[in-house]
Amino acid sequence: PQPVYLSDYQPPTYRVTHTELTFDLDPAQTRVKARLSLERHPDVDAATPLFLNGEQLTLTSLAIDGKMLDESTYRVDGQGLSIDNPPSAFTLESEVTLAPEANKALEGLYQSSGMYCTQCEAEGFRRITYYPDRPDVMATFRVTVIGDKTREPVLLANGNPVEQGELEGNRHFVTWEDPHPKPCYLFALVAGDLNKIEDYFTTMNGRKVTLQLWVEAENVAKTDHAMASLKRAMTWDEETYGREYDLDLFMIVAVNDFNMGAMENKGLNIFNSAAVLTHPDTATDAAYQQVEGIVAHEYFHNWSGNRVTCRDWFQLSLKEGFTVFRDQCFTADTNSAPVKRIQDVSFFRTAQFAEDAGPTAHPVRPDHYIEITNFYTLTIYEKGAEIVRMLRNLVGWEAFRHGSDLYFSRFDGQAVTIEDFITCMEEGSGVDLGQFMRWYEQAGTPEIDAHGEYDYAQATYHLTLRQRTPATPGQTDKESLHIPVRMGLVGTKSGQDLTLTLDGEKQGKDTVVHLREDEQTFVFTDVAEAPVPSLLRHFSAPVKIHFPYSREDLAFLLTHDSDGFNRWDAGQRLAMLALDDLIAAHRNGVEKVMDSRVTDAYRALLTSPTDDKAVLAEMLALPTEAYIAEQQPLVDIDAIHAAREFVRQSLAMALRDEFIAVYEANQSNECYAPTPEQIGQRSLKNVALSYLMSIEDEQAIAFCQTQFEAEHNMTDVRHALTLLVHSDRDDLASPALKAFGEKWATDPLVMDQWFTLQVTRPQEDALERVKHLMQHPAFSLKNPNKVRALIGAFAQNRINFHRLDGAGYALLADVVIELNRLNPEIAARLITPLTRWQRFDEKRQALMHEQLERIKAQPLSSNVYEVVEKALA
Ligand code: HT7
Ligand code: ZN
Repeated sequence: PQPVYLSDYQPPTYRVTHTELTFDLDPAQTRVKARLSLERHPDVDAATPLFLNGEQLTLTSLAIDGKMLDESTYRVDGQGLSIDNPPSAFTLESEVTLAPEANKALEGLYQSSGMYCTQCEAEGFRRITYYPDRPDVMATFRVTVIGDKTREPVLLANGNPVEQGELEGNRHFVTWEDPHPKPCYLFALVAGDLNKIEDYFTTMNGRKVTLQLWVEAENVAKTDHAMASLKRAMTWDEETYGREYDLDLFMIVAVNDFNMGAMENKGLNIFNSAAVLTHPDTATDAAYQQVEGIVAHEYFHNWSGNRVTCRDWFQLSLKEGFTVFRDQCFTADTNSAPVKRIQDVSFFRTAQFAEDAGPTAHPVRPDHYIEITNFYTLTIYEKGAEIVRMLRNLVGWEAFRHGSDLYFSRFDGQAVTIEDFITCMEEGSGVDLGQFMRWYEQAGTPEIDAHGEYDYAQATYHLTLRQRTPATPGQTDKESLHIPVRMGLVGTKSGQDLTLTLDGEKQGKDTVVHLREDEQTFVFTDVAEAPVPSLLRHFSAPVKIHFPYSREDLAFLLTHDSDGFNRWDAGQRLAMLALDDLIAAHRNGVEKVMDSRVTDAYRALLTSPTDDKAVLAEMLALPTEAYIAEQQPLVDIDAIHAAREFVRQSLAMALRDEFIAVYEANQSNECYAPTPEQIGQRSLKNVALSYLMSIEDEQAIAFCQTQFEAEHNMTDVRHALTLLVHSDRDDLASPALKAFGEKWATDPLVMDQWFTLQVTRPQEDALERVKHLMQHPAFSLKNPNKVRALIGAFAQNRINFHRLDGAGYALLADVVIELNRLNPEIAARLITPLTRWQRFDEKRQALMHEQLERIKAQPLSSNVYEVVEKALA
């Protein structure tokens, strides 16, 4: 497979102004008729052939302006259709057949639980009809869907229904019109036996919009939260960005087989059922929060992505980074802002930093790719969002909003670039963003070495910051970035933020220093007492910052920093220092000793009054094994696991009474609601229970059993069951697991949780359980949720996936090889843990390498090929 380069971009030679499609649905032979109004670009030579993408289609007829084409005037190959000498403006009519039932890649038109649905982003439309499948070709669409009245009573497509009727042979049709020009990746069709839940939203200009959720009959009771989330998102986008919805109808459909979370098709969002369905008995708090965030994210795309879209797929972060930033702010505004930031950063520093440090690292705007679906990454989404967040902070909210208004009005109905977005922000703010653009071009996580010096006599504090970005594949030399470092100086005597004077100017108690050079020193004057610097507050830039904090400094910041985010971060850093020692002790075979400063800090956290229980729960959570690994030069799987377990158990033993008190104080009989208060309370109670279960305390076991049996809500039930299954008390865990599995056997989303909690257990039999569960009737390799729940989850079970006999790696490779034939997109994503082989000891490196070579020796899809090739380069 050949890479595509950003530098080769050429505007389309022919544009489609209007598209008419007719689908005659059949599982084995769906017929698709397309009638395209095409125009040659005035600058393009008349001899330029028309090229239309098309894959896995059988062409049955082709005509221009009503005349069938002679076979000598066109050519079809595996990539598409070329037509010689078309007129400058014409109508192209084609007819193709395709087999939705055979489509297991879940791209294009496929069947999920018997219903028809589509996934066209990024390049799925070419599996539906011959078309210029690129986002800079935007057309209005009129779509007729014909289906069986019994099997497909519901026939949906984008826009508004304009016609419907009965046909012979128990068939019927509905015609839909979408007045907004759109690229074909936003096309959608759904047909099946679905139930409708309807509600309304009145827009800021008084227009009534009908909101519909379409689900299978058994899921009707699981839709309230998604509908309420959608209404909140619509209000928020009006109030925050002035964006109003632009059709009379907005639909969401839930499907069981879906490669990602959801898709923002114009007026007809299609969702993975896991990203939309909730019920207190079946979904956890985390799932509720995820649903709210994804519903909002897809809705926000209606402007950031649909009305203004991407010129080409290299600009993917233009819509994804901006939209993730928008959904993060929405969640922060509607729930607990500090918790949202802590959770996002904690995930980012673990997973995106790892991606940026591995063989698949790429810039937020990549300059080449083989398979675009491999680029729906944490870098494009999450680092892209961090860049937009920095921008917002750099120019200030008002100027940012001006820039955003300008962007939406200037480029409405167009397909544009990241430069277009940045130019609007420059015009909206008057700030030069020339150097800032490098964030989009350079891969790798920048690191800052920080050094501070307090001069008593002069009452000055010198802060020196030095930046470097490590080399990444294909990019060895890095230029210096503009890094905004938000900070404060916390006085060691007063315990308060000091008023800052920088370069003679008073700044308040919190300021941003702008690091633009490789190295800069910032001199603060009138610093009345020795401070501890609080750096990178709120994670003001997606970087690693190193400062030689002592444990006393960190314990001090943990209690005195006015910035809640940095208080949490100080706790994480303090725990990391203790963990580093314990990892070294484990490696050297030396007795492990718990650092009493960590125990004291946790005791203080547990016993001090708090009004934000969710933040306290986050503060009590130790860095995960994945995060600890990310901090090590060479990952020592066993030492990390042993050290973290040792800290967990030491804290549980030392603070047993405090944890029990917290657990008991946070019981509630309130009716379940996913409110920040209730979620905070449950999180805190369950963190305490986790610590207690780490020592298999009899009282904790009793708490777990009671919590499991009380069946108050899935958050508590799942947590208690997970703790039992992850303990050595198989006598208790087995019957509980069995009861749970039987109770929820017919609920696929609960069965996903049942699979995950079993294969993430630390005991040695985890791998055998995976193999056994792969034979379970509820498991299927064809369903991406099941693959993620069982195989993906097992690959996160570090101690077992990285077994020294290599059986974990071999199992993953077996699944990748099989999935490569069925669903290449999911297969390629699944390989990720193996691609990080260079981070491990020699033995594991060799074992992982061996499996990558085994995969490479197979006939591969371009998706898997690209990932494996990079991993072995
Ligand atoms: N924009 C959507 C991306 C997406 C996707 C991409 C590749 C293959 C399958 C996919 N399903 C959805 C989702 C989003 O970011 O909102
Ligand atoms: Zn998105």
